[in-house]
Amino acid sequence: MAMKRSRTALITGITGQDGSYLAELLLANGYIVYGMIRRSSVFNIDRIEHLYQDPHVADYRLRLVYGNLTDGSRITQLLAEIKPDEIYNLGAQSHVQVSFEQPEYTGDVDAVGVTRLLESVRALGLNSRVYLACSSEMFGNAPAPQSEQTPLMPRSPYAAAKAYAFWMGKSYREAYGLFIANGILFNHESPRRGPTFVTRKITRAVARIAAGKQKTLYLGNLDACRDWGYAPDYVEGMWMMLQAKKPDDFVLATGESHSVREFCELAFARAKLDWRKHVKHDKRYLRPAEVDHLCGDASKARKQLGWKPRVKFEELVNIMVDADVEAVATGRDDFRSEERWFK
Ligand code: NAP
Ligand code: F7E
Repeated sequence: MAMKRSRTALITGITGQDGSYLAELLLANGYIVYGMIRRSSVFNIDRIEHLYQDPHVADYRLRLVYGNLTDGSRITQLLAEIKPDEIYNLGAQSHVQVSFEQPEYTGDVDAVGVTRLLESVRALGLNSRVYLACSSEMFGNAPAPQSEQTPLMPRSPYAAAKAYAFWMGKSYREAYGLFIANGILFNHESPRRGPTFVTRKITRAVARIAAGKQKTLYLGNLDACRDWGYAPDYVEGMWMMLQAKKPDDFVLATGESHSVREFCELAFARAKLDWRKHVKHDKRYLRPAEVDHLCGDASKARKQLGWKPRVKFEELVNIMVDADVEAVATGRDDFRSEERWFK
């Protein structure tokens, strides 16, 4: 009897927060997962190390390959070899503030990188289903709640690059009939969140302050409001988008919005600390242009995909604080945050 072929997925950005959770999900569902990683002088696989498989075992299904979204010929070569059933494009320079410092590079990776990928799929005549990681940042200061119908008003080089990617996804869907899903995801966090995003910056500081290893946390705009969800819920939504009958654009969000100040209050309270005694303002964390209020309406994803976030705001804060407290208690708190190195 012929064995059913495992489905094959390619993830760009597998070493990132979302890539690591998505790899877990796909492996658990029997996929062969190719993860594209960038060559670096330090092997950067902390978030996926627990998924390691010996290449010599029969069921070797997590396969790392070198590549870069700035390198179109390599992308074409990889796609020609792997012929993935599904492609998840999560690779990006994903930090909004850094995008103001490196606008050209951010555009090269986050915008033109998507063109390189889509052109390769088109030119090779592949039937791969493609997920594009777009972002709620594309809405800028468009009034909340934001949905698939809300006009895009990007306010940063990052948001502009993601809007370009979004429109390329739509164009290639319409012009060439490719299966391309645009995921408009609102902020989603976890203990694996990069340490310079505000949530993780706060929860790491809380854990260190509670342990007497740090006194002060410097932050920028405490009034900004975000719709914060839990990353494992969101990668499930990505997968659902590629299982749908038709490719489309989908917002994933919790529908609740909270300020950075509220996040601080809850996170410090979880460790029995008063945030006002420890948080100080540093204007270097203010952005040249801010997005003030994001709150998503994910009713289309709920109706058409059956997607619903499980974890709400307070539980998310608790999960992140508890994980960082545990990391400090067990000596796994390596305080390598790059913010300490820049003035
Ligand atoms: P992340 O933790 O910053 O991970 C980004 C990933 O992209 C890393 O694996 C990184 O590799 C890789 N990467 C960076 N530059 C690359 C390049 N030139 N070529 C190939 N790969 C490259 O981001 P995330 O939070 O997981 O987010 C995943 C995606 O969703 C990103 O596209 C992000 O912009 C988007 N997004 C995120 C959120 C959110 O709230 N998390 C919301 C909306 C959209 P290294 O490990 O080598 O740096
Ligand atoms: O900032 C304010 C800051 O850097 C959130 C990325 O995943 O989500 C993320 O982008 C808010 C902003 O995330 C600090 O001004 C105050 O208003 O955690 P963040 P982000 O910019 O919302 C979207 C959806 C993405 O697509 C992106 O890839 O917090 N804030 N003080 C601060 N932010 C940082 N980073 N550091 C501070 O000290």
